[in-house]
Order: sequence, then C-alpha cells, then structure tokens
Amino acid sequence: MVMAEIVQRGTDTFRRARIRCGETPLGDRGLSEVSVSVADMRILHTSDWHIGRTFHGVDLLADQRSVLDALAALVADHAVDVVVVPGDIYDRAIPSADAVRVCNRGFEKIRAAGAVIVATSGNHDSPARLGAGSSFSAAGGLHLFTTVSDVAEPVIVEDAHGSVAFYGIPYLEPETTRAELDVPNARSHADVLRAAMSRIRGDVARRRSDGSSVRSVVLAHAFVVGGESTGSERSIAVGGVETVPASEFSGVDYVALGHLHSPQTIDDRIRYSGSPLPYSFGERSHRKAAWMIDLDATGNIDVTRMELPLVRGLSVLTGSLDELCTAAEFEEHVSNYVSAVLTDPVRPVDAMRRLQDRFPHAVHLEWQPPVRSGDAGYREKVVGRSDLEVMTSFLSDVRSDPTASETTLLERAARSAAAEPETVTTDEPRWERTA
Ligand SMILES: [Mn+2]
Repeated sequence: MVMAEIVQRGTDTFRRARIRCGETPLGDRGLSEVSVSVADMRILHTSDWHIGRTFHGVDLLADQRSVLDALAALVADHAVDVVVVPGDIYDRAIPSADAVRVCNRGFEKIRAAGAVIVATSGNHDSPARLGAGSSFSAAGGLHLFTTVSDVAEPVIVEDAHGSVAFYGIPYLEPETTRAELDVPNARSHADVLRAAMSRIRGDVARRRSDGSSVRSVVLAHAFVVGGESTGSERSIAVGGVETVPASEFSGVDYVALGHLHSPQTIDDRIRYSGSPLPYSFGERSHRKAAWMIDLDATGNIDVTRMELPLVRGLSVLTGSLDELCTAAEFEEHVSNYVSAVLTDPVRPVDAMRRLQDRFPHAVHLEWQPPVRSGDAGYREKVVGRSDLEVMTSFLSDVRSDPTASETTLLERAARSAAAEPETVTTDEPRWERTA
C-alpha cells in the first residue's frame, strides 16, 4: 500500500496502518500472527454467506465473489484484526466445486488483507467437510470451529492490552450434540447452548484466575429471542423450541450471531450481522451490512455499522407485460433481479422470455389477472343455474359454444350424475367393493 493511499483513507486508518507496518506477507507469518500487537482489537462481524446459494434457480456465485471482495476491502481499509463468521459459510452440506473455489478465494483475500478469520459451521454446513484440515488452516490464520468438543478451546489473539479469547460454537442440533455436551436430558436449543456457554464461562474464569484480564468473544449460530427472521432462513425448529434467550450469553464481551439474515441488535453486545446479500425478494428493502467492533482494554465495545455494496438490486414490478416491457418508469430496474406480477386479463404467451428481453435478470413471475367489476365468486355465479347451463357456459369460456350433439351428451351426463347418490354412507366405499 503506498503512503498516499493510506493518508487518503483518513487519520484513523493512518494510525492503524502504521501499526501494521513491518508485518511480513501471509506466507511467512503462520502462527506467529496471533501474537501481533495492535492498539484496540478491531473485529469485523459477518455471517450467513451461504456460498453456492441460488436465487430462483439463478447462480449467485459472481455476486458472492464480489461481496467477499468488499469484505476484504473493509478489512484492508479499516485495518481489521479479526473477521468472525458464525455459520452458514456454505448453503449446503456438499457445496459445488465452484462454491468451494469462491469461498476459499474469499478466505484468502480477507487473510491477505490482514485479518485472522474465525468461522463456525451453521445449520447449512457440514461440520466435518467445512472443518477438514482445520488444524492446518489454523496455522495460516483461518480458524474453523466445527467440533462441539472444542467449544471451550478458544483461539487467542493478542493486542496491546492482552488476550482476547475467541470461542466458536458450531451450530448445535440438540438431538446430535447433547451426548457430546454431556447433557443427556437436553431437549431444546437453549439447553445445549447453555451447556456450551457454561464450558466457555468456565474457561474464561480459568484464564482470569491468575489475575490476567482476558476478554472474550463468542460466535454462535442460533435463533435468539427478539430476533427477526426474513424468510430466507431455514427453520431449525425440529421437534422443539428453536429460540434461545439472550441471557444464555451472559459473561462475554461480544456475541457474534449467525442464522438470521438481516443485521440486528439483540442488545449492544449481542448482534446479528445478517447475510451479505439478500436471499429473498422480501429482503429487497434491506441494506446489508457487517458490524465493526472495537474492543478496548476493559472489554468495552464501540460498534460501527459497515454498509455492504448492493451487488444487484431486487425489484418486484407490477403491470401488464406490455407495460413492463415498454414503460419508461421501469427503466431503472433493468439491471436488477426482477420478480414480475403480470396483470394482463389473459395470461400472456412466452411471458418470461419477453420479460427477459428487457430485464435480463428477471427470475420469477406470476400472473394476477384483474378482478373485473361485477365479478362474483364461483359459488355466486352458479347459484340458481341448472347443471347444463353451468357446463355449457364453462365450455363457452374455455373453448367455444357446444354443438347440438355435444349439448345432448351434456344433458345425458348431467341426468346420470344427478341419479347417483350424493354421498357414500357405508363404512366401506362402493368402489373398493371388489371380489
Ligand atoms: Mn443462514
């Protein structure tokens, strides 16, 4: 980084950038990195990357790649020391090869920008696959916590004031983790998290027992009471209550949460960063962000919301197909992901192809014909009309008026249907009475 660039980025960055002078490049750093001393600890909290996720069938890898670049730029511009990612790194347990490439590249860029990475597995990740090679990657500054038995074994990052212990709690499914946490009667998410947090508090206390002022950061993937979902999260309510009271996280200086996809604050020190990209049209008005936390000597925090770039906007557009394809008012949406609500009275032919001529990123459409004035519900429409009239007008609507011979057939069918009993009252239905 040339000095002119550093100065341009402001005095705060200048101060922190100077602290970083003299650091060796990534390849030579290895484990010694964790003992680099800086002023206050600066942490960037992001989560729910969901690398490999598709959006209405459309591949989002290019968008994900660019938002990871933006995170790496934040790390470089603001001299972030540690990036925490509490879960849902990938969208699925077995990500595609391309998704793995995008994720690895993101990790490398963030690491090369100067931050240590602490990440955990979320409910979408496979702990074993995400954690493969984690003891080796830790030597390079990528700390992947995917093992339940390691919850009380933090990675320690030093700053000028001493140690900060980062504890990674992988997503805890009560059914599969209660034995490992030694709480055989745990039924709920709160039960297993309580067990994990109790181990963590025990470890913090042990580290402080000699009088040293160890500060602590916890990463967890859970639905904390008071949080709001966006609709693009997969429910974790399998056979029980999914929410966890915020009080379970007492005793730590900052709790970086993953799972919910919009940035939000449970209390000042317990937050969700949300996903870096919108993953449903319901999130189209959200601005995606990461939290930047400065942790001082006493464990006090100063939090700044860091806006993430909108890689591609989301629009829900309503109108007739012709209006959508020609009206000037829709021009500002042409490069967005578009969900269209078509209001044509007759369902237009080849609508998606025509829509995509103007909106290449149209991904979804639905047809909502207008309710004409005087239109009544089906029940009102047929009341007082004979069966034959109902059948005749149905044919006229969907095809053409029935011919004379067709009308005769309809009459016969109506009479024969009317002759049959309305309901079957025997225990054993007639049509099953064979042999
Ligand atoms: Mn998620």
